Amino acid sequence: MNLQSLFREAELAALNLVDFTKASFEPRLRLGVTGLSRSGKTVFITALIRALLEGGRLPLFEAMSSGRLSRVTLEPQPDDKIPRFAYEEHVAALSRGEWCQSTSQISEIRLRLEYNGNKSLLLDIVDYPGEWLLDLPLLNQTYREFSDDALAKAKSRLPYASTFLSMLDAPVDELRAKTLSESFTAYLRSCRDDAAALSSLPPGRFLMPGDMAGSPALTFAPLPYDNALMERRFEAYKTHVVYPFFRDHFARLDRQIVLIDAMPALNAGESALNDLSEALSEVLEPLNIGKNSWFSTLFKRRIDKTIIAATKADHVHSSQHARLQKLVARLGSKANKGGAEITTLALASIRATREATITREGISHDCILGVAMGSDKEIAVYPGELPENPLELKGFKGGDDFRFIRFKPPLDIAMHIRLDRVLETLLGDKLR
Ligand SMILES: Nc1nc2c(ncn2[C@@H]2O[C@H](COP(=O)(O)OP(=O)(O)O)[C@@H](O)[C@H]2O)c(=O)[nH]1
Ligand SMILES: [Mg+2]
Repeated sequence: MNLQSLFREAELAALNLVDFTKASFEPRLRLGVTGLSRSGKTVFITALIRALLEGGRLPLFEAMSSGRLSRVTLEPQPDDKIPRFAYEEHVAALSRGEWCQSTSQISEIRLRLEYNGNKSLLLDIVDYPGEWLLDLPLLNQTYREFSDDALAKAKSRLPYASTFLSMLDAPVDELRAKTLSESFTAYLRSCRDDAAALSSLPPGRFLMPGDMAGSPALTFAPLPYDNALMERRFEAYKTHVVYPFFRDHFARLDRQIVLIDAMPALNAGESALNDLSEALSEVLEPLNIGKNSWFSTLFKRRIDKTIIAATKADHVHSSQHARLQKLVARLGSKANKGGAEITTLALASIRATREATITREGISHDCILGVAMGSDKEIAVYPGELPENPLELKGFKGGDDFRFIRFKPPLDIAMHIRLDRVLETLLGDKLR
């Protein structure tokens, strides 16, 4: 598939034009929320909508704290092809003291924000798996290039990939293609489940199929030799899965927030952190359409602001927040090739802990207090200290150095860390 083809450019230009024409009737903003599985997208969107609908302590969100934002309402989902974000269900779960059900699908929700008396803004929030972004580079690859890359990675992850690699010599027919793709998927999944290998596991739909589970476009695998059937399936995956996602969803976003949960990687050690960093630069590549990126030949940059946020900052004491933010900035620095305005910060969509300083044997420790999952008692946790300089994470082992546990959601789900700063950054200039 030749991406520079005029046809595709014209198609995207037309879509952008349609969006633009609609926007001239009522201003609208499409906000993408992404991140790898379990990074906190669902909780974040739920908290963001709740804050907009019901307010709370949000001093830095000026339109709200000054009272200029007069009314916020939920509007019907505009896109018939994708499910609505299940806001009410998620709020109900949280108020029962449970976290939201996890999802593996794209979803969308629309709000209308009325401000300055008679002005309004339609805000479309799109929740989509970060795993799907890892697929965009495939558009620029042939089946041969994909295979060489995927097989080299498999060989470097032998304990996980040995079964799959041992199956490659038999001739490939329809049935064999299915078995091979299942074994390839099993290998990818085992890598992901072990936090030591979080990233670089394309094709993204093999792990997050959404509504594509079982589709023939998902039954291929890399091979060390050429094979017409596999090549055709790979091309079908690009044409029918990756490209439509890019065209219908990604290319239409105006702003984007990428959520990162650094806690499991910090628990697991240096190689997991490096892996997370690699995943992040892959996720950010299409967001940062620099001059040299091949994406820039595909469509003009539309996203003008990106936030890269460390989520679940309530897992560390606030004295550590600046360090957590630095860590995320470092993880994302490889990808920062200029382009859109990028803000990095550390946030908690819902703050499940309080803080305390506890003195033991004359030494005081900055601790967090929270109720661990599966328990009813509040406990004090000292999770460890992040280094002042994120480069010092080199050689660190995890485990003993850092210890993060999951907490139950708090009774008051309006508690947060820096959600108002996020709202101001993403929406402030649109509500003046
Ligand atoms: N303490 C705390 N935990 C969070 C927060 N956000 C998410 N989590 C945890 O992370 C899990 C996954 O979050 P979720 O939003 O479902 O992730 P998604 O897969 O990216 O949609 C939740 O079940 C919570 O345990 C937060 O702000 N604070
Ligand atoms: Mg989710």
